[in-house]
Amino acid sequence: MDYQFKDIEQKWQQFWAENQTFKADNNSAKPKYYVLDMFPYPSGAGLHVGHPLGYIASDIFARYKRLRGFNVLHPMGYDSFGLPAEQYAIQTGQHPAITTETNIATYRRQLDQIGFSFDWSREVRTSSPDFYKWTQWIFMQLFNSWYNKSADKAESIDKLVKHFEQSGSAGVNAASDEEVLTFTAAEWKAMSNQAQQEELLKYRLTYLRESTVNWCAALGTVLANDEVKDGFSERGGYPVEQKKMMQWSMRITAYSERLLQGLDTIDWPEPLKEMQRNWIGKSVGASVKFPINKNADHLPLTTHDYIEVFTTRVDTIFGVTFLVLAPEHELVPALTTPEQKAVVDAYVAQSKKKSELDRMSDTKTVSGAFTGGYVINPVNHELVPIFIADYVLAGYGTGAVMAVPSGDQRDYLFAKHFNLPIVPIIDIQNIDTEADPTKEGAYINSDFMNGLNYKDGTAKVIEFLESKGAGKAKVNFRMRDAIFGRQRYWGEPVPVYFKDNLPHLIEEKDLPLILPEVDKYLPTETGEPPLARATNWKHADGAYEHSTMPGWAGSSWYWYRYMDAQNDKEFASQKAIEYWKDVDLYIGGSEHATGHLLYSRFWNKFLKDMNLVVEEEPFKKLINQGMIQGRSNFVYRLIDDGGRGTNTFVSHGLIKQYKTYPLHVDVNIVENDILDTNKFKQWRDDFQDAEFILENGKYICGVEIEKMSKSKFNVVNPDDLIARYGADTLRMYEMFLGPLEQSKPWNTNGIEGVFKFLRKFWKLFHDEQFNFRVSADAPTKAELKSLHKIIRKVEEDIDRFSFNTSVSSFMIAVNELTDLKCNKRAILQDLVVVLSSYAPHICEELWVLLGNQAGTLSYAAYPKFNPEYLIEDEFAYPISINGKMKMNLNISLSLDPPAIENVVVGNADVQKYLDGKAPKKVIVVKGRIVNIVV
Ligand code: ANZ
Repeated sequence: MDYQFKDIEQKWQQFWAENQTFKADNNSAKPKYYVLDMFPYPSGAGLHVGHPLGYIASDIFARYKRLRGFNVLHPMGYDSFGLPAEQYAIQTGQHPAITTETNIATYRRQLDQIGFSFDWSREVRTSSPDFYKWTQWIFMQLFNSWYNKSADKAESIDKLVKHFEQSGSAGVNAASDEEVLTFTAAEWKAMSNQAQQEELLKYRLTYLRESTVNWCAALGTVLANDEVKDGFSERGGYPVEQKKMMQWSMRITAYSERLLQGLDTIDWPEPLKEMQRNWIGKSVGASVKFPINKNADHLPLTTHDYIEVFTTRVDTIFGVTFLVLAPEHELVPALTTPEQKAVVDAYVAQSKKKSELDRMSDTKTVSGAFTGGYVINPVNHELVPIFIADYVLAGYGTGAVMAVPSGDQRDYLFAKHFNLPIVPIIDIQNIDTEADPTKEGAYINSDFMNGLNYKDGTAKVIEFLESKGAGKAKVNFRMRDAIFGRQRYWGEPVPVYFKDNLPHLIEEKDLPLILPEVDKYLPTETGEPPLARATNWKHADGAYEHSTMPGWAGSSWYWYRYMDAQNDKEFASQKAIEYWKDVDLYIGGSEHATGHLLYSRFWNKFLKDMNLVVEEEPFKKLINQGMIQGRSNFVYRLIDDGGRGTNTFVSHGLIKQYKTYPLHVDVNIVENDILDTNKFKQWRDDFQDAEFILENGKYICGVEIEKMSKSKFNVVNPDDLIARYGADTLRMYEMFLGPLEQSKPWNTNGIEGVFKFLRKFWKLFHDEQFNFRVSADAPTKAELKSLHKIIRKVEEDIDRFSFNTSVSSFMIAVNELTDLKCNKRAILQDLVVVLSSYAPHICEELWVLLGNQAGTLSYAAYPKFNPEYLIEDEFAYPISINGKMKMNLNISLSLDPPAIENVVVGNADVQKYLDGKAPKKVIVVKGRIVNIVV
């Protein structure tokens, strides 16, 4: 039979499902290998050809690892809480659970058609209560923990309470809020429970605190920094403003250093690591205290004695000519003199309107205001005026900078604008005071001179400041704690209720806290989140938390659930975790660089601290697949003399001769850039009477590469391609498009070639009438060479994740074997195994036809490469007679010229050409040519 891909693919997909072929065992003597895909959000649009790219690559890898004797865990699930289902619910009233269920069904059908080797018995859905029960449980563990910097790990909050009871706050070295109290054990015990709980919130790894958030009014919710682009929501493009709100946060900053160090231990793309490093933003510097000048002229209304700044260039402290505070800095009102109050108030009001991002990116406009107050430079005792300006961010460092106009560009512009002095900074690292004693003179009156050598620079300045109690070395991180609350419906409820205005965890036995029904998926009239609408949804002791968890909660630990997905006692059993440990290969999009991939590393480290998991890093190797871009097609509408669009369309090659404008046309009614004009007329009502100006009888469309999107009509649906060519062709074609990591345009034009290749492969096993026919004959050297070339090539390619190069090598191998008319079992059976990771259905079918009745080849052994077959031991010598090439003759390369001459002259075919004449001369060039002169 000819290659009947439809029947074959259906048959094997059914076989795999019925036999649970890819079910992984948690108890195996084989080495483990965990291949993970970033699980999809099941959107209403279903999969387009770009989505499966990474899944196909990981599936090839998973199948290959099985052939190599690994116990492979290759699961799939759904990241099924999220905004689109909720927005659809707002528009239509349909419960997001229903929308989600329908979308998942579509995804499942589409995924099944592609022939993935997923272990579906382990499917997870973040929106299902038996999954989010454990997301809530992990939240509870975080709430019950604090970060002990001395032990460099998270510990139970009970341990902290014990410490407070025994020794008060002394000796506690915690990652905490800034404004923690200092108290003795007696004072702690004397505190009310309320006061104690409030204090503990400043230490918990998840905590409630008033924070500035990205508030998107149109979406009715808070967004994470990585969900905001240029002041607009990434989804929907609505304006986002800064607003203060009580919010759940995650103390990810406790893990900054470990998150940074861990990057050196994992095999991830360097640019991705670099993005995480920048996001974490470690700065090594110093914090310096500038005493506030309090004198008769101006006695600021503050009990604070100094302003603390963070600087990475403490060595420039001699060049400080003013201090700048963020307009929000808490000391601003107290420091401002009555004369300056109006200007300062106006400036503070003005800067409130700008987002942090605007403030950082605007490097040109110089603005600010003088407070009227002064500080004293701790090294040379000079008076330094205090300004406010919005280029200083409240949330970074201490919200105050020592300004050095000769060292920093923004400080320089500011000094110019306000006419402030610019004192050259001395390069104290390199100053040579012996050669130029006048330099020393400039600082002769400062304490700093006492016993200090300028050359020692930064370290010495810090040492000096420390000795005076005026500063210390400080490491600062740019990363902020992660806001964890969302004012949305379709997310995990936070397992917390409020009593006396304090958050309390619900009891573990009451998990999961089920998402309640509501009458509408909108905030209440008073601006409360949708959960506030739920009636009869109350804890016995108080109201539940009304915000839900963010999209990244479930995805921050889901890979552990796959290890033991049905467990209802634990998020996964210790045994399962000890066996699978971590993800060996993770494939997914680079858009998750600082969101999901940072949060999951954070939760993993926390779970490790709790001894719940065994590895410090969750994903050993990570690959980002490139984006598949759309290949848009265009038609060109003719414009009439009045400038109006007509219903006539001009073929692309002729548009220079007319006035036209381009319109996207559905790529599914275009083939090889030629428009199907009949389908075009049916495509949209207004095109019914369309007319065409053709070239060579055809309408040729224009082409452009763009993002794949519905609005550009360039979405290619894998279902259509599978119906036409089959899943094996689609799998190979997606790989054939180019290197996995590269972004590349989709172009269906080449798919035919891959389909023809698979047919040709099928034909190797069949005679002219398509009867299955293989021979038991021993293979020739040439056949073995073709086979072993591809065995080695695929092995090497897969090991370095170069899937596209294998596809072309398969084509070469099949062409070679076709030319050799090879139908030998000894060759073809191995070839089937080698190709099976890429094109599993056709290979399974041929495997059975070859007589392997037991069923699947998924656990066969990958053929062993034998280098001997690749040694070139013969050469096809061109034989020429009197300078004319007559024929080729295979002669062993081990022979020397006299022996070669013997073989050639003695050959029967050569004799025929010589026609009985004796050669006058035979010239042999070893390994090149033989020339006979007669
Ligand atoms: C004096 C100085 C002299 C500085 C000089 C730089 C160059 P990174 O590396 O990003 O940590 N800075 C400190 N806190 C700030 C804030 N809240 N908003 C805006 N700028 C702030 O940058 C640290 C440097 O950025 C610090 O070092 C400080 O300026 C400024 F020649 O102090 B520097």
